[in-house]
Amino acid sequence: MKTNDIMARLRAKYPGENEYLQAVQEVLESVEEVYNQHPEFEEAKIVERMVEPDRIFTFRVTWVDDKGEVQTNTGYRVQFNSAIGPYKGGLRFHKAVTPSMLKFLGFEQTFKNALTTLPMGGAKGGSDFDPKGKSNEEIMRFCQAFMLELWQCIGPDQDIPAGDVGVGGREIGYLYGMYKKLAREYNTGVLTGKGSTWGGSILRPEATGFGALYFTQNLLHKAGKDIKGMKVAVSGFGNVAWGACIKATELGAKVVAISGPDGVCEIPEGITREMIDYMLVMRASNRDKVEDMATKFPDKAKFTPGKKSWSVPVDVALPCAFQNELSEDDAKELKANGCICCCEVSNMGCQPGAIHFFQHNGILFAPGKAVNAGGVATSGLEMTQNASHISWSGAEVDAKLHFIMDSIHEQCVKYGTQPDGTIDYVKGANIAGFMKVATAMLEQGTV
Ligand code: 2IT
Repeated sequence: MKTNDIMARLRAKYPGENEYLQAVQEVLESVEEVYNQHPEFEEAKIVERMVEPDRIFTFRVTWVDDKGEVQTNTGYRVQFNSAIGPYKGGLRFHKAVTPSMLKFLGFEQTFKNALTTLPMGGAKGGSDFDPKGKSNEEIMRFCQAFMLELWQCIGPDQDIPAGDVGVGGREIGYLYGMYKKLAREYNTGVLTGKGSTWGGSILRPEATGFGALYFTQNLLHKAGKDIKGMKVAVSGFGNVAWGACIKATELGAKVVAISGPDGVCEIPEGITREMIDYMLVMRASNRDKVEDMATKFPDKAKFTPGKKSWSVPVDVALPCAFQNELSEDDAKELKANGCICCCEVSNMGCQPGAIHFFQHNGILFAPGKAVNAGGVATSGLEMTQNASHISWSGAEVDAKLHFIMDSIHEQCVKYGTQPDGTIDYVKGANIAGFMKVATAMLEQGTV
């Protein structure tokens, strides 16, 4: 396998699908050497098959807004790979959603899910629906209209969606309500991220952020450092950023910056529990403005428009918002301000130039598919509880999540340790995930 040849073919076939091409290139570069030591992979054309989704559903979603006007959006479900389990991955509602974005996310999800140690294939879905400025009733009507089409594509042993950007507990509730009406069955396990009174896993809302901090703690520990007392910059104020702020603070770190599309809020004394709780109010308002934090807590938070969290001096950077949100220039600014570690919590949050800069300038870096896998892992635990009709306590789920994050870190160390003793977490995560999926595909024959 030659990465350059495969990439040239994909670029010609999918021109303009930049996020998808970026994600594929990163994985292929990481695995090329190991792959070429396995002629049986080459013979079965594993890579050529793995970069293509199994199938993509595209559908029209029509709904009526509060003014009585008819609105039309496009919905998608990309079922990427089912070698190691049923399709599993979130739904993203965001105005910029395209097939390229969902293909990149489904591709990443395949390897991430493999790292969790649980039997889940990879998928992603969503819509170009923009939740910004929408009322609760509009969100509900959109979710119901979206499910009118999606329900035919999913099932508890077939494909299990969850939340992602723009889709949280409220949206999962509305989606499930319509699914139940259409399917006429209480298939609890068809969605994850449900409410805790109807089959949702306690701790699923916190899980992505908690898992990311367990991973970051392991990574720093391995490098002989302690997160306690460190200053942390987080981007975004959604579900993932919220969980990360809770656990970082609990571990004795100080979150001194959060951000939004409008700018950054600096919090010199560190974010408080009251402020963390307020992030949920900000998310539910659909205003998409981090400035609201400074308006609510003027003594604690200072808002600067147009700036990112990466302009604030910190020890640890945690991108928690969107793909490609941290550029090479941001990486340089972080380094100049003394940053020693960046753990990507968003999917593909760092641009390739930023990752290259971190890796060549002694900054510890780990990729999203390892760092944020605690979210989908806890979804996997929710599926287990649903299938066996039981409910675990928060402490039980947390212990399992912690164990899974430790195991993901170990897999990265096993496959990513370089001859000079340093750990390449990008290679480690990609090779570990790839080997598992490739082996399963090989054993299942040419399908
Ligand atoms: O990117 C992700 O891993 C998620 N949005 C969570 C997916 C899931 O199925 O819980």
